Amino acid sequence: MKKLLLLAGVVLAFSPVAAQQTPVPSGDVPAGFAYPIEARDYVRREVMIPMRDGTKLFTVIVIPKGATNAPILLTRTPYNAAGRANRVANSPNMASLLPQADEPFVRAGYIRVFQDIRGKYGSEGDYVVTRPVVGPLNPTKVDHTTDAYDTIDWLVNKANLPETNGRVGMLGSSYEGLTVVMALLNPHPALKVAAPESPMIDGWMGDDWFHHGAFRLANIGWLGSQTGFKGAGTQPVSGIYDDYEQFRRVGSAGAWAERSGYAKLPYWQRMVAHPAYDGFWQGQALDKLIAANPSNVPTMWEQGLFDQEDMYGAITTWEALKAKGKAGNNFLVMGPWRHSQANYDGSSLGDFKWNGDTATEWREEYLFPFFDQYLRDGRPAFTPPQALIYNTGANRWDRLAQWPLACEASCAAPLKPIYLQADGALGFDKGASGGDSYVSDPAKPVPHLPRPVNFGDGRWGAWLVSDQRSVDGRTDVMTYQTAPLTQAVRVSGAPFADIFAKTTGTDGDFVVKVIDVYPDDYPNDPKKGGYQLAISQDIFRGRYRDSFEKPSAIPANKTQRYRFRLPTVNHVFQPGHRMMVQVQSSQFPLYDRNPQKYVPNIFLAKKEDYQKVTVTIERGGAKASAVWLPVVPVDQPQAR
Ligand code: PG9
Repeated sequence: MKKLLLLAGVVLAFSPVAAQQTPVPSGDVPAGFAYPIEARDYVRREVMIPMRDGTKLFTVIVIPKGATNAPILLTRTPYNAAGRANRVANSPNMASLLPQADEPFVRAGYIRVFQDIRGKYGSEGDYVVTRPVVGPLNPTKVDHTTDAYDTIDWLVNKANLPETNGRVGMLGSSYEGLTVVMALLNPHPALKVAAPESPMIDGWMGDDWFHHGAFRLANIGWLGSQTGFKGAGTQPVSGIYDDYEQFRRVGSAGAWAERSGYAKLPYWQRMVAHPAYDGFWQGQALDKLIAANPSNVPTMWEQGLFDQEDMYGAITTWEALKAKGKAGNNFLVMGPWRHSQANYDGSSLGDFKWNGDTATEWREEYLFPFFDQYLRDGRPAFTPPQALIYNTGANRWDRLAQWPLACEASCAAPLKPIYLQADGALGFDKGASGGDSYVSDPAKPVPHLPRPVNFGDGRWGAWLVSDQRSVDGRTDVMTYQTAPLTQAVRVSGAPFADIFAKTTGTDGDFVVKVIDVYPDDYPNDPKKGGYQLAISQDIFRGRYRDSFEKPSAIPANKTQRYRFRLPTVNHVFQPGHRMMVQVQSSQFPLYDRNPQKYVPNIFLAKKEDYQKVTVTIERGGAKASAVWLPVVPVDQPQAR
């Protein structure tokens, strides 16, 4: 038996099956493996470009295969250059590799360049949030102006990039838009054209961090992921799904920051040290810097009409340039878009469908020809209208040779006040004197969206077009509306809120919304029957009513005036619709809560500082609360 088993073993060992059992190699991951790249229609290079201080910035250059004499499209980003140039990872096709918005440029054979700004991802150096320009706020010798200059200088040198024709266009959205604007402060001669898209211009007045002094909790997560890590970061996890509840429970933004570790982040510390519009914010306000230093680079300023992050800066910078006589080379575009939607599909936003894919239409028919005429030889001249603005009520683009036609000063027409009246009415005459009171309770702030509110729940992008009926009817939301209109009313420009109010507290916020109320019955889209679409809304922190720089307590029970600019509109209120204004004292957790008792620094308010107050909105007579509207003729002339 033993012999038999031995024989079977020998036979098995030499059978063909056993012979195929070759030994397993030490590992299945060969060193330096990469997929073949011959099939690619582009060449991708990664280079470290030296700046004047010796710091090297990581730069991805994507060149159409065989390109000669090609223009360059440049974006400088804090969001990972390698990833920005890898939409469909390792695609053999340049069009799929690059962002969707690059398509017309890829078709025309452009070289595409993405660069990590200093200190982020692959770049050397220190990262400073929205690094101020060299000067009192930046004692170094480098900023985004010098870095853009040095980068362009390197790129147009044929020894570095033989495929180029030496001409560069810059574009980018939001933070990437800020880097475009900074490049314009001292543009390299090879920078021929630019498009700042929803650029971050003034972080205190109306872009990412505050609006008229009210701090935006909505953006707080960004700061941790962006400055807590050199590369891709994570946001703090609270363990509470409803952000309304988690921010309400903890108290002030400062208390939240203590708990989440932010107290160690230098930028957070700077923010807490500068709650008012002091030199720190004023010195970084790019609309002011650009106006003091206008460039001759043809520039298209783009901003979304429903931009939930950077709603303020592109338009104010364009206005500042226009006031400087620079409208000839600066053009304004405002689409019906959320933040950065200009770079994606623009067919709809929330429940609203536009007239086709407005974003692709803008990129193909305006942005690309505008760039191409300056970047390639022999391209047709293309002059955009002074302002290309979507009309959100007529659902079409307006091409305007002059804009705005109605404004506070130096326009064809002044603003026209629409007054808050008794019994929730709204009209173009003042109405009788009186007041409407409500209790504003920081323990029950007005939510900016129906709860639960989670900033990651997918509603952030379209929240500005959400139905305001979700708060209408609350006892702390004052609503005023017209009868259904018998004639269309057109508004085009920047409205101003002008609220006369008193409070039993010593501080307080005022949120004002201009709303288009759809008819009760709306057969074309039945679920819009009665919809309350805010075409413009913003907040104002009462302590800044006399000075943004030097806040002061509100005298209790004494009427004060709160006058502030609202985001730009271009809208037709159609016959059968109503015009509505809502006023409230919180919008949470988008904005932090005002304790309603004056404290030196709201970031550091204590739980016991938060108090219930009674607010009275005054009407009629000498205290006629109103919204001043840019009312213009319904058929405003088109540029072409
Ligand atoms: N809105 C973002 C941001 C820009 C600048 C500072 C902070 C945040 C962005 O989308 O880049």
